[in-house]
Amino acid sequence: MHLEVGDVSSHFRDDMRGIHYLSKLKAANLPPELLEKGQNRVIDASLTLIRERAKLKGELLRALGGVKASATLLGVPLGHNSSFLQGPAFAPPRIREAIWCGSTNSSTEEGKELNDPRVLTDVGDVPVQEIRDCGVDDDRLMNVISESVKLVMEEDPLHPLVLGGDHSISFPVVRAVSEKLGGPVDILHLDAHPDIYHCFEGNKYSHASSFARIMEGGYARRLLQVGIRSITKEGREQGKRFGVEQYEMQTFSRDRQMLENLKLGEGVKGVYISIDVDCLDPAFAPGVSHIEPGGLSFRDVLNILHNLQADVVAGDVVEFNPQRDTVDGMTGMVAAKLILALQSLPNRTIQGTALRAAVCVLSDATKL
Ligand SMILES: [Mn+2]
Repeated sequence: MHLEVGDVSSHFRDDMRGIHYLSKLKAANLPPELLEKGQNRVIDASLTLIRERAKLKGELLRALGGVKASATLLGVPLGHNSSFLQGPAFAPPRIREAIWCGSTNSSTEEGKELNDPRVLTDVGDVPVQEIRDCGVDDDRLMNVISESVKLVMEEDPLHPLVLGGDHSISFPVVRAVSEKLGGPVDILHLDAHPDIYHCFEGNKYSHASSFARIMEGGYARRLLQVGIRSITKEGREQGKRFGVEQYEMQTFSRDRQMLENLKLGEGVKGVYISIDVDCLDPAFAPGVSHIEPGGLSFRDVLNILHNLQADVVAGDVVEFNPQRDTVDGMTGMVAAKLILALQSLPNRTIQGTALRAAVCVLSDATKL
């Protein structure tokens, strides 16, 4: 994907980076209704595709029976809200390829069998580039992403696991999850960065501002940020302003015990997990746009996730940049394994709550 440079750049807002056809549309002085009608048709078609795929996958899972929650991939190939490189737009197909790659076993660490079609399904990608190519702006694009997530959540037992994309996608995804469930969630956010700037380089949808939008919107009650090691004064101030629990790498050895025994989501609608691949040390995951040494090991992340007590309602893996990966696709495999670690979470609920009791009744009736 190209960045806009030179003489055409002045015609573009930052959020229109990478879209060349749009400049021609604008320059051609077409009737605005014509453009709007066309945009509406493309958006309708995109939502129809997601809706029908989700419907089909939901029907198949219900027909197979025996599953009360099933992780469902939804790709959001969006990279233009990155402040540096736009490669994360190319991540979803690479992550899928690694998930189904014959080089690794089809069983997850937690004993789930990927060959069982009830374990992990897929509703495809939101066609981000195609929608932007029609001149759709980010306000509307973010709504399309939220709408797509809601369409997936309509289909019981599907739980969305979103493949980014840069981190800007977490805002429309969390907004959708919270609106659909009717209240805020708790968020476990693994990242080298807090992504909580009020506005970054003039872009309110920047991948560095997604958690400011989430907290402003009231979509999260608690926000725990883990793996932080690149944080500015504004990042800390914004953290304080929104009551964010920021756990920095410099104190990880002290915090480890607590972080490996987290219990989240009591009294709210559930837990959302957002994993920026750069939470990991670049030794484990070099394929990211922002290399930040001194991060978590892959096992640290698994320990946090495997021991988490929570009703995980949705999650994302973002910021994998295939253009920075090793030739053998090492980080793609890391992102795939993170998805599989999240996959096993939706069935785990908080002990002792009414929710747990309700889910137990359901799961007894429909044992996997
Ligand atoms: Mn990051």
